[in-house]
Amino acid sequence: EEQRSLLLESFSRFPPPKGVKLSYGTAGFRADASLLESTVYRVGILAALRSLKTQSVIGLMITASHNKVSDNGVKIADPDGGMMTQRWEPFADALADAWDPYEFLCLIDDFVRKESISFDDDHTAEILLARDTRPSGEALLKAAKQGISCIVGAVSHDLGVLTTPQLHWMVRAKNKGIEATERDYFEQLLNSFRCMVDLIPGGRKTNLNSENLIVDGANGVGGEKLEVLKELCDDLVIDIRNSSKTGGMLNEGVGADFVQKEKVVPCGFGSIDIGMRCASLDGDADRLVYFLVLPHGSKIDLLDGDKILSLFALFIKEQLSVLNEDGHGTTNSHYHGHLGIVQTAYANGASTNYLKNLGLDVALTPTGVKYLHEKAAEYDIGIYFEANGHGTILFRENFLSWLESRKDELLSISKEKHKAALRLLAVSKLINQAVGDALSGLLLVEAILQHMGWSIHMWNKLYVDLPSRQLKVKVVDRTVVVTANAETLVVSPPGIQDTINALMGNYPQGRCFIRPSGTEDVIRVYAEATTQEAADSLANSVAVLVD
Ligand code: NG1
Ligand code: ZN
Repeated sequence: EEQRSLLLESFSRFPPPKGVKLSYGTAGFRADASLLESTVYRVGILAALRSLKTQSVIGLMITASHNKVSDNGVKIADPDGGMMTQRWEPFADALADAWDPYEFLCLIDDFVRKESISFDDDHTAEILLARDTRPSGEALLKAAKQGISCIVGAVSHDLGVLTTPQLHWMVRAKNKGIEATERDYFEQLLNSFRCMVDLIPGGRKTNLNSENLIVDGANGVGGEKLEVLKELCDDLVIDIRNSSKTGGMLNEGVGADFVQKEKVVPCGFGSIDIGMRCASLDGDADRLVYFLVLPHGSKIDLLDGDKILSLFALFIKEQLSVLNEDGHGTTNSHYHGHLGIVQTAYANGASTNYLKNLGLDVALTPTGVKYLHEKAAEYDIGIYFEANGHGTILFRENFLSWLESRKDELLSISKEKHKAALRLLAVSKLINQAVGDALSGLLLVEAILQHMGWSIHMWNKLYVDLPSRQLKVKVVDRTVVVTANAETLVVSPPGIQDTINALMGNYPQGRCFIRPSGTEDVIRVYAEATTQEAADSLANSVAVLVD
């Protein structure tokens, strides 16, 4: 009864916006910030129910990532730090769209019954809240708190401004019973980074790379947090630009999404940076790309998610080979450590070739981090990345405990095996196990480049990207395009795939696919071939098929 009146009373204070239907897409709810208060309030309720159901700590993040500053969004982190289970998405949609107060109550009642969620004194709910630097974030966070507080027994902790991956990390850590403050996050990252640097073959090389590292913080939370990280670690020499404190506009001409899509330098970069090691974070710091400024100062060579993935894969493979080498005195307690790579169809074909030539298993999934993450979790070590720079490395718990238990014994067998085990353990602590994390990704790239003794130029030469073109075609109803095989085949409308196949046949190494976007009302077209002209022409000739 108390529950019902609390819900009814607060419901009237958060009327849903007229004429807009929001849905919990691949990245939660996203819209113009002025439309979101009601939705965020309802997601507060959703988070509290999720916490009651799982009897664990749940996260609620307010961000619209790389989208413009006037947008915002909200998403939920599950107990393991990953995205909210897809099973609950239809309820999230229904909750966000409910108009009538009694319909709203019924919806909640039915769902609570269906999911056997209990409200009693033994069941409490705990939700960690955070937001990015968007000005609308504070008010929206308040709305989320209101939603949470109308579920009896639910408490919320406002953690203020955090990167998306920091919040996911904290949720995961808290549920494992580990201390989970921001300080703990930074300490874990820096300790494992130092550990990797200490294990560099032949000792640490100072000033190995004559170039400096320059990071574009997208005028958002990432730059701000990187400043903190830098303060805590003398070994990190970083020039941070477009940090949220310098007054530039979030994601405007800056950030990983801009750099990756436009292939030009972000604001604040230019000819003085030619030859330097540059990196760019997105608005909530879960994406990372590197780039090299080309002569003349505005065009860049992009080192995207695929190239970061390739660097990680090469390093991990090297450590696994050392561990598995058949040397003298090896016991039979072998654990091969199955390494798997996960990409989407947007991965540059040259990267997929490179990885396959290394002898690695490469799996493709549909676009959307939740699919990549799920697939990567099937391996002892699974590395996944979207070309846009979102990705991480997942380690299976069994594999980690095997490494932990064997590392001392390995020392008596071979120093090199021992070191390889320590490196893998350090990577598992450095890289965020919950979601892609630009800050931890950046530290891992830096540690591996030092390990290899490589400049960004050498890393860039692992393979040469095939020229590619991405187009979007505005359509009335994007759901008419239905795909299969990780979005590489169109099954409907019938006939289109045959035409695409025929067009691809006209270009050497031509590859092209279309799919409905999950976040915009468009059909996306991707094409690659051996020349830019060919990639453009293939993309254009396929785009007219759906226009
Ligand atoms: P859609 O709109 O479904 O293509 C885009 C990105 C995804 C992912 C999501 C979520 C491309 C081609 N697609 O999805 O990789 O980041 O947004 O933000 O970049
Ligand atoms: Zn993001």
